[in-house]
Amino acid sequence: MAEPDHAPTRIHLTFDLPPKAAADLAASGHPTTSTADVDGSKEDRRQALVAAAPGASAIIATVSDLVDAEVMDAAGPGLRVIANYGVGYDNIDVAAAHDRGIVVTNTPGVLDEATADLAFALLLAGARRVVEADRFVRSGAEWSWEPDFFVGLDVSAGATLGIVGLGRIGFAVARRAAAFGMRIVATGSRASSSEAAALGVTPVELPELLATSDVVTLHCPLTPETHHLIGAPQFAAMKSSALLVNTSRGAVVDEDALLEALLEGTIGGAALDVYEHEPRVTAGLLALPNVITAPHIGSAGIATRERMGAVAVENALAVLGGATAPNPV
Ligand code: 8YV
Repeated sequence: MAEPDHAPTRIHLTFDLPPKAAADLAASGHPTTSTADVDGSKEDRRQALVAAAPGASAIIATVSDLVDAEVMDAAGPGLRVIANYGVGYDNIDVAAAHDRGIVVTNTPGVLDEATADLAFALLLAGARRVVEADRFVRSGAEWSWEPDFFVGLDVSAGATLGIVGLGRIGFAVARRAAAFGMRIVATGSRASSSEAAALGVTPVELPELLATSDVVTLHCPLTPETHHLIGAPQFAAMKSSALLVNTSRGAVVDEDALLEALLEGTIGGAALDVYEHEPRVTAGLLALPNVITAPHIGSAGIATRERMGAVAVENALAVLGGATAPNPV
């Protein structure tokens, strides 16, 4: 039988790992290949991955990489693990991977605080109109102080925060909200736990959360059940002053319905880190002063990204070494 033209333990990366994680991987002695220099659409990246996958034993990928059955079949039967650099893994066809005996892993826990920090930054910026105010000052417009100048929501005066999906990141957001004196309502199985009660969280169903919250923040994973969880009927159920914060996945929100709700004044504003058709943003949102946008930077802390890299590498190496992955999904 002919020898394979790739080393059997080759690890393919779709991006450049942070320095310490890259050093850990190099020290493992596994040969690596990379498509980090491929720019373009998700489809361009997927095609590049299909081309580079043959012979790979592991793929370490990001949210921008659609790792589907075609990629797995291109890799061939030697592919043993797909290690996602991130906690959300909706970019990977997990069922197809499991059908092929491929382990899929993610990086839970290490990015909770960073993501919660960004959610809270967006919450505060949206509530107190910080980005709008910044734009105003930079415009060079004449101004003098007025009592109603850029007034917004008083976050610390008992405003209600609705956390959709009280999981690891949701809890990290709840801890911040509790410190700000917010009233907290939340959905999710852990919303009724003693840990949630200790933070003053009231468990509610989604309709009550939507009707009572001044700020609605999304922290559920994207699954078939949560796709478009927040659409026109849900916006209609929210306060007309409500701010929507999304640091989870764009497609949890029906982005066309969001634009409509903002244009009609059905809700008060949105502060977004993620988009339904990422990296494209629905035309119209960018023109609205009450919309804040960030380019999917929830976990973009220097130390957090190192930890994500370390966890992704640890998972890939564990599987290649014949051990159980610490974070299988
Ligand atoms: C990452 C994220 O930046 O972990 C997640 O689910 O959305 C982000 O923290 C992204 O996944 C990188 O792959």
